[in-house]
Parts: sequence; C-alpha cells; structure tokens
Amino acid sequence: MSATALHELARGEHTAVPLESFWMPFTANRAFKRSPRLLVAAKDMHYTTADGRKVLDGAAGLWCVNAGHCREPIVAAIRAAAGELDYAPGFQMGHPLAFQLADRLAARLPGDLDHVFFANSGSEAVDTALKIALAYHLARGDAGRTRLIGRARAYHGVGFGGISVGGIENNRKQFPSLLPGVLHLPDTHDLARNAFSRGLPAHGAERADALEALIGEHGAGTIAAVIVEPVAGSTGVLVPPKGYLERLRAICDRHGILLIFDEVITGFGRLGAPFAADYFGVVPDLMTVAKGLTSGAVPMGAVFVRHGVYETIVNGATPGIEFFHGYTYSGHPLAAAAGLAALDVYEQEGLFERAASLSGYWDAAAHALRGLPNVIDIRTIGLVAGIELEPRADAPGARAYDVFLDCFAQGVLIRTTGDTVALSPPLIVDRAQIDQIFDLLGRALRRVA
Ligand code: PXG
Repeated sequence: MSATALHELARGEHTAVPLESFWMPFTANRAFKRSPRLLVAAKDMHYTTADGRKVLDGAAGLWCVNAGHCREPIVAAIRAAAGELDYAPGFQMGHPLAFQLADRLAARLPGDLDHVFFANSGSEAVDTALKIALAYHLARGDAGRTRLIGRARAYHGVGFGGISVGGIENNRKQFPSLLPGVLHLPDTHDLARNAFSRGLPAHGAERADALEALIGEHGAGTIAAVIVEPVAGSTGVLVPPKGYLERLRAICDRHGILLIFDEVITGFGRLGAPFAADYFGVVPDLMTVAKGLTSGAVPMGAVFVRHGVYETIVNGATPGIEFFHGYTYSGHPLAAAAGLAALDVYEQEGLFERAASLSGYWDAAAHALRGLPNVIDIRTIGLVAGIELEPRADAPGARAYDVFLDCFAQGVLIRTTGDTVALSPPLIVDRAQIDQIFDLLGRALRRVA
C-alpha cells in the first residue's frame, strides 16, 4: 500500500483494505477479519488507528520499540542506507555498516562476549545459537555433547529449534516432529510462595538444581547447552527467583555446558540495564537478541558470542568457511543502519538509565492494581509488568483477551498471554503516561467480569 493510501486510512477510509489474503501470524484470523484493528501511523509513545484514534503504546509494539516510534535519527539512518546501498551480499562479501554495528555492540557487552552473528529475527537468532553450541563442542572434539536443554513454559521463537527447546504447549502441538534429544527444566513460577513479590521472588532458586538431576540422569558428556530467558516474557512475565540464574551458571560451569540467555525481550534496556546479563551480573556464553536491537524499525536478530567460543570454532576449522550457517539478509544494510542509530538514541538519551530510574514508579503503579477483581499476582522488573488474572472456568485466556479489547477501545495497547496482562512501554515513557496506562488498565479490570 502506498503512503497516500495509509494517509487515507488515517482519515478513516479503511473499509477498502482487502483483509482476506493475508494469513496473519498468531492471530484469530476469522475473528480479526470480522472486526479488524488496524494501525496506520505511529510517533513516539502513540499509535494512530485507521479510524483516527490515538492509542498509547503500553507494549512497545511487541516488546520491541524501545526508543519510541518513528524516531527521527533512526528514520533518517534507514532512509540514507536505502538510498546508498540497498543490499550487499553477506557471504564472502561485506559492507561497513554491519562491521560497525558488531564493533559498537561488542564494546558494550558484558564479560568477554565480543563477537556478533547477525540474523533477522529472534527465532533465527535462537536457531543460530543452538547451532553454534553444537559446532563448538564438535570443534573441541567433544562430539557426544548433542543434547539441548530448555525450560517449561519458555518461548524461544517459532523455528524448529526454538519450539523444541521452548515449552509453550500450544506452539508445539501442531508440529509433532521436533529436534531429538531435548530436555526441559521446570519453570520458576510459584504462585503459592511468591505471589505479589516486590523485587525478585524469594523462593525457587533450588529449581535450578533440576539441571543437576538431568546431568545425573543423562551424563554431562551428552549435553551441549542450556537455554533460558533470564526473565520469561511471552509466557507471562516470570521473574527469576533470587539466586536462580547464578546457580544455573555455576552448574553449567562445573559440567562444561554452554549457557545461552535468550535476551530477545530483556535486551536493550527493558530491565533498566543494557542486558539482563548486566542486571543480574551473570554472563552467559551465548546471548540471543532481536527486537530492541533496531528498536523494531527493521527486522534484525543477533547472537552475541564469547571470545573463546568464536576462537574455538573459527581457529579449529580447516582453511575455508568455518561455520556453515547464515542468512541472505544477515547484517542487512538497512537493519545495520537502524541498529547503529538506535544505539545512538539509547546512549544520547540515556534510555536504559531512564528505564532504571522509572522502575520504582512503575513498580508502585503496577502494584496499586492489587485487590482489583480477578488479579491473582503482579510481577514487575525494570519497565516490565505482568498482571496475572484468575482464568475463567473452561475459557483460559478469555478474561485477559477481553481486558486487552477493553484497553484498546479506551486507547491503550497492552499484550496478553494466557491470562496474564503484559506491559512493556517504550523506554521514553513518562510518569503521566505510566499513570494513564495503569489507570485505563484498572478501569478495564473493574469492568471485565
Ligand atoms: N525469544 C524470545 C525470548 C522471544 O520473546 C523470540 C525469541 C522470537 O523472536 P521473533 O523475532 O522470531 O518473533 C521471542 C519473541 C508477546 C510476543 O506478545 C513475544 C514475542 C514475539 C511476539 C509476541 O509476548 N517474542
């Protein structure tokens, strides 16, 4: 659709949009096409709908627009790249922007994470990280380490690798053939002991010991890597218990197992630190990112790799290609330009520090919803909140979905997953907007039975 057509939509002439052919992702297509919700423009903290309403973005799109919408420096960088070098092959060729972005990122990563492999989404980043883990052990001559360990309730995207290590049942049940040899840790959710925790939940670090149990059963020599979201996002904002991630790190170290943090959601300031690895002071061997890498403006994912892992694979190979993996669009010029500009905005505006300084206010605003109908838990960290609702009998997810619809009608965009409402605004949010998000959500919670 042309820009002119988008402007027509913004004036309310949206009945002309042909809705049928686009098979929408993770969407109830039939219901949506009967009653569509179309967004036609965005600026800073707001979307504009096709019928001309302003909607406050309480979800940073899908957890990705960390710098806010249509920010001029990012728009300008993409425009310039598109006009100068639309595409450059990434195999046996290169272009400066991708190298510059990798270099800028590497300088800011914790520990000795200092190499960057580019992909185009979180799902591709996850598949890439799992492959790097397997290739690493093979390069070390430890070919028996082929098992991958994920966690119950985890979301690692929708590639076959990601759904195999993932633990969201709905994302697996239509696809019976998954990766072999995958094991799962238990999730960390413990409503009975941790409901309405302020700060990290006190109980549950011992759930990391399930890794020792799996090692006991299968042998450390069969296990390549463990992948976890430091804070599980899509499954309903599960904040790790105090000491849990440290314990996972220690067990992996003891047994030569690579630890992968999937920071697709937690990366780029969402917790009020550059990465969850910084926030928790726990450095993984591989880190997957996407979303905030370009502030959502151009698709891009990446894997951050520790020095020794890169060296082992690259220096251990015979002359020629060292790692048989990559995408047509790895390090695409427009994405690299957007990534560089997003880093500039994050740094110049101190947005990660801003998220940290607002997190106390955010936390208090979220916890003020305690006591409203059907609210059974509230979890917050950084600029993330999960408000878990009692599911309706026989209709899991329906109550939260009605809350989403009510909020959208009132003018605030939220996310729901199962019966948890998830909030994660752009990091440019201010206190008045935080008040507005929780005020409108509170109204919806009082209204939705
Ligand atoms: N890992 C994690 C931890 C994610 O949250 C992915 C991988 C996959 O990223 P791509 O770019 O392939 O979608 C994700 C994606 C939601 C929601 O509302 C979350 C995601 C995507 C869409 C919606 O919770 N996370």
